[in-house]
Amino acid sequence: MVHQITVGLLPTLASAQVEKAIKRQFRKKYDEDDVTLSFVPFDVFQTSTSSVDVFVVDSLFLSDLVKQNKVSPLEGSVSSSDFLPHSLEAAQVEGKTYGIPQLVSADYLFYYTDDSAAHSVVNSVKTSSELAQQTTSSLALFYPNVFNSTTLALEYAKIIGLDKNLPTSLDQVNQDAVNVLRKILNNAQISGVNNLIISPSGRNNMNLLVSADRLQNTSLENVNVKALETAGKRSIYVSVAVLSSSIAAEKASIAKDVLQIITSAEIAQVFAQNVQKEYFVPARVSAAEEASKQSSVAKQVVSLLQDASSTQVVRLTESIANIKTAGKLLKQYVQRKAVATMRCLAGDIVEKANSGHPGMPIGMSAVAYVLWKYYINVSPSNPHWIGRDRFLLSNGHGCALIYLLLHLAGFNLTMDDLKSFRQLDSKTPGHPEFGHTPGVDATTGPLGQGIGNSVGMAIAQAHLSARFNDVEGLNPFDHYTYVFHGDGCLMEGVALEAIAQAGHHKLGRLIFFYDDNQITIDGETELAFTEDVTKLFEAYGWGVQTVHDGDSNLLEIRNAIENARKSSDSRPQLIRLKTTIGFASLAQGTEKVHGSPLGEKSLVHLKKVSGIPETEKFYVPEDVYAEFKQISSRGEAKYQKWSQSVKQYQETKGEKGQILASIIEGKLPDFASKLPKYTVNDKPMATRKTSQLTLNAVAPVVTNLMGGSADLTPSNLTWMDCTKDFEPKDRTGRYLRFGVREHSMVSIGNGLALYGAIIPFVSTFLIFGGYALGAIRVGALSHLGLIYIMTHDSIGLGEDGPTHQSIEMLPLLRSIPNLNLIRPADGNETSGAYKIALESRQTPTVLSLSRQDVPQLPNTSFEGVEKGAYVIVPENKDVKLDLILTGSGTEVSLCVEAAAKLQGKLNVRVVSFPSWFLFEKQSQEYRRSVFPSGVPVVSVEAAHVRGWAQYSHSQIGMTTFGASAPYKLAYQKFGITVENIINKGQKVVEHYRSNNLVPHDLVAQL
Ligand SMILES: Cc1ncc(C[n+]2csc(CCOP(=O)(O)OP(=O)(O)O)c2C)c(N)n1
Ligand SMILES: [Mg+2]
Repeated sequence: MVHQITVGLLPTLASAQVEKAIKRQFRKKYDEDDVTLSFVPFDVFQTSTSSVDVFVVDSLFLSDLVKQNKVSPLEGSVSSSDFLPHSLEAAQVEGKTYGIPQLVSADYLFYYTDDSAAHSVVNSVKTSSELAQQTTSSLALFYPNVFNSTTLALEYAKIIGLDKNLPTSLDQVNQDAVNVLRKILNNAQISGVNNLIISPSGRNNMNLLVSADRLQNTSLENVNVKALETAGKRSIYVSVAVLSSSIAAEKASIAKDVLQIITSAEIAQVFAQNVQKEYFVPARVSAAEEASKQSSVAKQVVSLLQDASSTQVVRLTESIANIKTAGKLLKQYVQRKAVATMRCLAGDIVEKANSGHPGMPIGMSAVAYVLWKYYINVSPSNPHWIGRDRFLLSNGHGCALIYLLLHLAGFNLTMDDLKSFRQLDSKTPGHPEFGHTPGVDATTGPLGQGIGNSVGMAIAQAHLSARFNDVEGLNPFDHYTYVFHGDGCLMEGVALEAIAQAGHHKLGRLIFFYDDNQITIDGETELAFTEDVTKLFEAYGWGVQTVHDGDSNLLEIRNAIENARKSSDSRPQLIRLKTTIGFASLAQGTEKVHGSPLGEKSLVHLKKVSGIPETEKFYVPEDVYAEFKQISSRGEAKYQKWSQSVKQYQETKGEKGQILASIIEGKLPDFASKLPKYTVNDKPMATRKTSQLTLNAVAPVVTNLMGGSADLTPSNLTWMDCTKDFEPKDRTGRYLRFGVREHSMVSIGNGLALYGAIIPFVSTFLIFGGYALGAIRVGALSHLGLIYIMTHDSIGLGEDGPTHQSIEMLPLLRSIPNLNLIRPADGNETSGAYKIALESRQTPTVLSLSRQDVPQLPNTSFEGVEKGAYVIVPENKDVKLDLILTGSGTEVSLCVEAAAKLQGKLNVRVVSFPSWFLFEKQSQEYRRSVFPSGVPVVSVEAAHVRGWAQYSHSQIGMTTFGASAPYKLAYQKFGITVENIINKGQKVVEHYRSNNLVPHDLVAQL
């Protein structure tokens, strides 16, 4: 006779592989001609038990099924080699065995207020199911850590290896379970502990309660471990294979064999690899509401339950590829709705823009939450407060994160601003821009720059703190610099250079959060980034900690931050967070979520599994706003206190107090009167030398002038006699030894400028500025008043040859918007250039300076430099102007000499042209007065001629690389000589005259 046995598998357990494996086992005993097996997904909430013969059910529901007469007791003994004797309890109701337990364990968390009431409830129930329903005002069961069989099997598989060694003894199970559960429960929450926690154990499922009193003064970790040790002694097995009560008698013995197959270790292993996961959170709304009055954690559970209306079992079912994700989510959801909100908000922001990077903000939401909620000190109403903690997103592509943080923390960034992410003129551009969005501390996006900036900020903090921390209890610079960065930043040279300097300087107030998600745009970091980051940082003198679950272990994150802050007096700190990019979205953990919107399906999935209403967009519940309120209240209070301290400092410290006030306000002292002035009778000097004199004239009065050179101090002439080196043992020095690290020097210089109370300068040979272009342009874009002292600015450096001779840097730098390149011609122009550079706090200034001597020229002036270009040798006003010679820096003196020699032949004017940037800011009238219409202009500059056609009709300059030779010979070789200027000048004038042509107008009409 042919029997047909229908097997109901939990939807989460049903898969083709599982069915195949069960069938394979079954065929060992039964012939297909006699018995056929068919499978249906079985859901105790939806499927009728009469339609199946055998099914798997969570033991929580077993007693209800017995009451409803839906399952049959198993007659006789049950045997299975893999069956764990003590787990039988979960399959029993009132002494009768109804099924065979699978390898499964569960743990419970209780909220309770009254020991004896709780005890009596616990003693009155017999099964976990009953217990789940027994919620009173003094006892509520929260069930956030349910393992289904597969979870456990998976965990076991991980612990013991997927082989035959499934646990066979109670002790072994206990130990494994304790280990697994300990790991998970320890992650459970950060706060709201006292009235939480207890585990079922003992005869009546539970015989031990830990009172709230006993929990006091005990760290959460210890409490959880204690509870777990108890819990592990008698784990509850929740997944049970049972017989339907409607099964026909003659099929019963075959069905029992099926039960045993389903519960065998072989099948458990297949399950482990092939299931979808499912989670239950049973609890009653009413009890939870009661509990929520006293527990913030319970409060969050209530909101979860409310979303599920009056159901007693909140059910999260999703085909989640990674079981860990679900576990982490559930845990975190119960604890921290805020993090879930942040993740979904990030997803929405990018989705609406239809552009952007969701992976990083979603992956870093947990750490961002912990850092901002508990630590960061910022004042939303005073975003530029100098005493605030700095927060940099060096992985600036993830800027949806900083925007939503600023919004939630109460900065002037509205929900509408979040909705206009990446749109024209919005406050939320595609990468964070300093000065554009309140609360953004640095322009980031070009990877590695934020890291460099942060080192500059930490130097500023360390220096100012060393100088102004001299009144007990008042330290206006007592804050941290926090940096988020990803894999990408750590591959950038600029970052490694800066990290080396941070370690060297022992910048203990600098804390990095590394988004160690092992993914970049191309795919896994395995492709190109396999160095041992921990060892790397340690070698650079950093302290390193690893957070193993950066996705959801808020406690682990918090502990790491605590440690980092504590140990931060000596070494900068790296917190390496193992995270999942795009956590809980469909393509989590892959490069697919790095840089494009999740897509509707994935976003809905993220919301569903995060417990955020899936139809809502830009959803921020009131309690999440409330959660973030703490940031602004803490920050505003700190700001007030800080203001008081600064006031008090000023009052007690006289002149030093005044200095503090001025540097905080960004006021410059009177330095202009100190600037050296020259006459034509003064000796010729290289402009790097006049720079040195100027620097040393102003440095004693401009006490927040701070900077140095990339190992070229004796050549750049940047040493300041009035100060000393900034070094770990004495941070009051203002001279920075950057080492041979040009790129990070500029990035650090930008950081010093971003910090706000420092006027920074950096220095190297002009040509090596090319190494730092990435940082130079970000500085200009960010409106940072960094001063570049760039010497050896042309072939005039001579013998070092073409490798060191800048040809291209002048045109290159002139093409960067908001960058003021000044190439002074002599001492007066150098002083004038310094005046502009020091006053220019929103625009970087590059001082292009010579190695070779130049004479002090007639009529050079500060005012002239301020105009950008001006007449230093006027023509004879009585006759028609024939020719203008113009140029910058060292070549101006050649023009002056040529003009003198042309006297009597041509009526010539010489225009010194130190700054295109400043000239272009002048009125058209002024510009026309310098370059009148119809007069031919010849320009002379020992750099590439590119661009000069805008201001001259004929150019003398470079079009090739230079040459290694004494500088005068190099100038001769390339025709940058007085003779050539005379020659060319005459030719140009002759060309226009003889052809009866009018030179084109150089000053734009429109
Ligand atoms: C200097 C620089 N080079 C390249 C890029 C383009 N880019 C943006 S993000 C990224 C990969 C970053 O990887 P990671 O930091 O690990 O970020 P995740 O994918 O983890 O968010 C690249 C190459 C850039 N922004 N800056
Ligand atoms: Mg990455």
